Amino acid sequence: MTGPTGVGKTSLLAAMYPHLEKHFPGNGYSLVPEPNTKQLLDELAEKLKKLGEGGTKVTDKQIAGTPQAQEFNFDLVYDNGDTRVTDVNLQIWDIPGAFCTSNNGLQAQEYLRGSDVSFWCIDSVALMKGNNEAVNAPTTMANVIANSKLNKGHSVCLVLMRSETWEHNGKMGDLFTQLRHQFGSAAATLHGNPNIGKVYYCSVQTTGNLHFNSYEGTEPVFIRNAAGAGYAPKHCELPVLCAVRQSLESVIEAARREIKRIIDECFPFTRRCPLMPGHFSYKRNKGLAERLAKRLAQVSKDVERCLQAEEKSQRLFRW
Ligand SMILES: Nc1nc2c(ncn2[C@@H]2O[C@H](COP(=O)(O)OP(=O)(O)OP(=O)(O)O)[C@@H](O)[C@H]2O)c(=O)[nH]1
Ligand SMILES: [Mg+2]
Repeated sequence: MTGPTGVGKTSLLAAMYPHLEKHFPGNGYSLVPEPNTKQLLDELAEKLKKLGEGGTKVTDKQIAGTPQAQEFNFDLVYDNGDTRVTDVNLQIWDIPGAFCTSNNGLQAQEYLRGSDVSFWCIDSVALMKGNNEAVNAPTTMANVIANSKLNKGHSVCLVLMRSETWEHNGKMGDLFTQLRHQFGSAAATLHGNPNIGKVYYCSVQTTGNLHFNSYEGTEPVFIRNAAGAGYAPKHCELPVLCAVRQSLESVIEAARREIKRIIDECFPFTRRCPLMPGHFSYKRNKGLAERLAKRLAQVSKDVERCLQAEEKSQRLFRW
């Protein structure tokens, strides 16, 4: 999770959490949070819900600033009734915004190193109200991400936060136009890193009913939807799809490398002749790696289909 202080990294993670499970569809897969992760995310999700409920005036921000880097761990478990195995571990790091903006972002880069996906949270109010440079620091952020040692194919997903006001007023087009305009050179910087593959952008609503009212000094003030619709998060599955897609691609690639390694490390004669010592374990190990790659490729295809549908309906965009 990346972005300067207060742009919504922790809120986004809390809002994505209920969707993480859903977007590993069928095929005997489930995404299981580790107990500590579950406890922390349940608490955060509860706070987000509280933020979206109550009277018109927002008096409590609920989600506090993140004081130190915090990891969240999930196991992607495959269970077909006979076998139960963990095929993939998903680890998400939530970091304080200052890690990105202080000290040339060196602390953020520690967490970005070796990662497959990053979410770059952007405050829509600042973007639309002339505070983009000060709050969202697009150039600094792009440099921090682009100068990190990312895994090959790393996906970046720019996520517009606090955007309810524009969706509610039917002005999402304006919001995306501003994003493309004010983050154009940042996107070019990202594409300058050969390890960065896909760059997506989308907008999510973590509570769905907070509207920008005014600035009190540099602080934006929000009011709740007077219609009393309550907590109604929207589009939070979009960044999840990007994450899942890239994670699966990385693991499938690793599984393919593993198959190649198993083949390369086995003598040709052992590979071919069932009577040779080592032939049985060669067959078994290769079979396991192949089954894993095949299983994950199927899930990956399903996720890819969902992503393409979202791109077509213009909820998710590619840069
Ligand atoms: N308007 C609006 N505000 C929200 C929404 N969701 C969260 N917030 C507010 O945004 C504030 C900042 O969000 P955080 O998630 O703490 O931001 P962060 O990027 O994690 O900040 P640091 O951890 O300090 O770097 C929170 O205090 C929430 O009250 C939303 O849907 N709409
Ligand atoms: Mg935070």
